[in-house]
Parts: sequence; structure tokens; C-alpha cells
Amino acid sequence: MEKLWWKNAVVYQIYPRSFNDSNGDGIGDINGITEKLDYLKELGIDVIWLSPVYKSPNDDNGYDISDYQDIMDDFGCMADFDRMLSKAHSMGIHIMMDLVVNHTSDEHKWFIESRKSKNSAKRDFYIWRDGKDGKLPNRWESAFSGSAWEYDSESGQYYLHSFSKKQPDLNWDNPEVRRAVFDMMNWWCEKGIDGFRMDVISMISKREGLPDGAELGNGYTSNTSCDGPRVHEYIREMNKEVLSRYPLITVGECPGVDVEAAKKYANTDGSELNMIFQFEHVSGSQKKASRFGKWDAEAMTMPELRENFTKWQKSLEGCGWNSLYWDNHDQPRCVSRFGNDSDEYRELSAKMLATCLHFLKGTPYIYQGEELGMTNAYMDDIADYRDIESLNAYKGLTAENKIPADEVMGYLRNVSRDNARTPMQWDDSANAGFSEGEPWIKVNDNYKKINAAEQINDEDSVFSYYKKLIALRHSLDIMVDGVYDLLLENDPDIYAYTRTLGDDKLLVLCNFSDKNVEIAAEVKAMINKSKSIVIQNYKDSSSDELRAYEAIVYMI
Ligand code: TEU
Ligand code: CA
Repeated sequence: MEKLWWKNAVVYQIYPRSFNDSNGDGIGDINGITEKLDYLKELGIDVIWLSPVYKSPNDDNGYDISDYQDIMDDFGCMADFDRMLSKAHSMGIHIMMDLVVNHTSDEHKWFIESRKSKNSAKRDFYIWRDGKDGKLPNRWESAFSGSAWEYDSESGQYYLHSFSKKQPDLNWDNPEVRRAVFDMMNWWCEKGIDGFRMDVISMISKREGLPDGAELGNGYTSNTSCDGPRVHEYIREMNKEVLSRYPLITVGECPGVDVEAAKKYANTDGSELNMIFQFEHVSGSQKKASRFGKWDAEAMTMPELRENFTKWQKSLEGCGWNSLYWDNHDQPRCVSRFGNDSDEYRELSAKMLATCLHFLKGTPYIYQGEELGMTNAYMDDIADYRDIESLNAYKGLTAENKIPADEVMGYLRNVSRDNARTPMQWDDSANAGFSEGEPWIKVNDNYKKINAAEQINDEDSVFSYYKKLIALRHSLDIMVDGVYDLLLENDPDIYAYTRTLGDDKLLVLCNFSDKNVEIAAEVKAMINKSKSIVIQNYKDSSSDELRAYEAIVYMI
């Protein structure tokens, strides 16, 4: 059972730069996290997923690593990390590290050595190619706009960077790369960390010849690295060399992986990973094609979300394990994207979204501030943005695509990753209690209304609701092991499903609309037979209708 402890765990993601600043330099840090472990214990979470804290030039805020075995200066030192790890363990909180090994920083010693010459001992640690007839090796677009290739005049070749040009892709076909990564992972496991979230792990095996992907209409094609030919071979090797040797929690971030492929990554025989992050529910509505990828994509509607979650719940039943998430450091805030962040409905819809997610089968992830109902920052001035993905997209869309700046700002307001990266809102003091210095990024204007101090002792707050959900997951086996079945599959407003374990059944009802909606007769009959109400976001209930953003769970 020790091996499967992560099945009834709840994970809390910390983006350290924005969590809590302990030394007044305006940047969150590790000692700031240690200061807030009591808050997380109060919430009741079991695992902290720590976004990267390793040495980095911060071109992509730590996802560009220059030394995997040392701590970024902005965040403190290894002694700070050891203190945090030991205090977290003493409180029963596990620490899951962010493993970013599809690429390193271009300031990593491996790349510095690799770029020295074509004959460098580390040349084959990365993916170097000659241009073709004066052109680029292929037409892949970087996730951060522009070409995925950077010319290196030293050696007259190009190197691949699926993300920023300061994030050269590692060559996983090279066994020396795999050995070096596994040695580093074992070094962290020997320190006593409890797991890994694996950054774009589905991208580590590139297809022979690096073939172009789908045309993107801007001269580039999609990157065809996802779910490549040897990805499972490499993950199984990682499992044999590292993961199987410790009781770890592992989750693979898997862009481009569908539910069939997921059964391999998140299989039940323990040969690969415990679970994966899928991207379908956060990749925009399929009903309306977008012209500029994520930027002008509309969010999935509830019926689309319902269909997607049902596909993943049913497909992995008995043969895999789901992660469950709305938010992370790459996504806009869920209450703004899928709920209603007005003053009237923010708390109700945040609780409804939390109910909808946490009663599904899988391991739930809470992103810092989600438990408070934090909203998008809606920043209007490009000067307030920090994220390389957003800044590069602004440049590209206004310059090359000639899209009016205010239209592009509208895209950023909706889906920029910076919406999730504004400082955690601790209280109503200056900078929301995040820092006594000038924060590296603007604090959301609504921090006086939405902050932890306001909510911790309020039993009706979003924080207290999340606390109840986490306590229920720790006490109700049916939340962990119950089989998922969909109800009312065509209801336009109510997402209704059950979880069944033996003779017990949970009925979960979530109204995604701001209207009063009638409950169908079949469900009304179930409510009338129910034994108890497990949780609800209104004070009372009716078996006839659900009110705006009403969520309620019955034990049947
Ligand atoms: O993100 C992987 C990824 O696919 C992102 O590009 C994501 O799709 C996009 O940001 C959504 O807009 C991981 C990390 O979570 C992200 O923060 C890093 O920037 C990226 O990998 C490179 O390490
Ligand atoms: Ca700091």
C-alpha cells in the first residue's frame, strides 16, 4: 500500500517566485515557503509540487536550468532547501520536485561544452543540425514563437530549442544523457524528496529525421516531438534506474498525449509513471477554431468539459490513474476561465468548480491561490507582463501578424500565464503580504477582497470549502476508489455524475450556469432517496432545482 499512497493524496503546486518573499527583495523564496508550511498543513494537503528551484538564468522562470543540483540565487541556498524539506517531512507533507529534462539552460555546463565545437565530448548531448540549402533544418515553431532552431556561429550549425533559445533540447537518444539525468534524479531521491513532476516528458523522444508537423499558417509547422517512438523505452529505463527504487509520486506533463497513449504512461503495473497531466481540457473549445493557437481560443464549454472528463474517467478505469487539475502556472485562473469571477458569483463558482473536480477519480492538484478563488489579473499594459511566452507572442502577433495591440492585449488578459503568476494574496496589507519589497510582478488589484487572512477563519470561505474537500478525500474511500458514471449527459447546465463503491453511491451535481435550473426527474428521485448531504456550496438545498453555480453532493 505504501507504493500507492498517492492515490488518496492531494497535491498543492507552489510557484516559488510568486508564493512568499521572506527577505524583501520582491521575489518569493524557499524560506518564504517554510514560513507558510503551517498554512498548507491547515489546508490539509499531502504533497507540495515545487516548480523549479534550481540554478537558472530565469529566461523561463526556472524552467531553464543551469545546475540541477544547486539552488537558484533568487530562492536561497541548499541549506534553505534542506530546512524546508525537513520541516515539511516533520509535518507529514511530501515534496515533489519539478524535473525539467527535455532541455537545459544554454548556461548549463553541458551546453557550454557542447557548443564549443563539433568535436566536443558533449556535442551529442544536444540536437545539432546543419541548415538545408541555406534554410533551417526544419520548420518547427518554438512554443515561444518563432523558429525552434538557433544558429550557432561558433560551429556553423543550428541547435533545437522547442521552447526559448536559451532552452536547448537534450538528446535523449544519447545514453550518456540518460545516465546523467538518472544520476541527478537519484541524488535528489537520496536527499529524501518524495517525487517528480516531469516537465514535457512526452517530448523527450524525437522522431527520426525530425519531420515537420501540421502547417500553422505562419510559415512554421507544429513540433512533432510529442509521444515519440522511444518515449516509453526511456521512461521505463528511468523507472528501472530511479523511480522503482523509492516510494515516489510521479506525474508526467504530457502535451500531445491522448487517452489511449495515457494508458501506457500511467499504467497500473508500475513500470512507468503514476499519472499524467493531459492537456485537452485546457486547450480551448473544439467548437470554434482559433486563428492564433491558444491566444484567441475560447475556453471549453461545460458540455465539452463533461465529455472530456468522462472520456478520461471511463478510459482509465481499472487500467490507469488520472491527475485532476484546473489550474497551474501555465494556465489562466479557473474561476475566470470556467467559472464566474464577478463579486456576486466568484465564491459560489469557485466552490462549484472545486466540487466538480475533487469528486472525480484521480489525484487532485490545487494551484497556489486557487483555494482562495484568486482570479485572472487582467493586466492591460504589456509593460506589466513578465512571461516570455506572452511577451514573444505580443511581439509576433503585433509585428508579423499586424494584429492591433489592444486585440492582442485582450488575448493576454484572458490566457497569459502571468494571470497565474501574480503574487499569492496573503492579507490586505501592502503587496498582499507577499513582500515588503517591490514585487517582481504586479499584485492583483483585488487582493484586499481576496486573501488568505480573510478566509482562514471563515467557515464559508473558498479556503474552508477546499479544506472540507481535502478532509473528505482523506476519509471517504468512495472518493478514491468509486467508479465514475455520467448522468444527464445532455443537460446544458448541470454536470451530474455518480461514484459507486459497493453499496455506496455519491451523487455529484454542479450547475455551471448563473441561472436557476430544474433537476431532471431521474435525479430528483435519487435525491429523494439520499441518506445525507456530503457537501454543498449553499446553506440549504432543493430536490427540484439548482441555483446559480450550485454544487451539492449526496450520499445515496
Ligand atoms: O510547459 C509545457 C507546455 O506545453 C507549455 O508550453 C504550455 O503548453 C504552454 O505554456 C501553455 O500556454 C512546461 C512548463 O509547465 C512551462 O512553464 C515551461 O515554460 C515549458 O514546459 C518549458 O519548460
Ligand atoms: Ca525573496
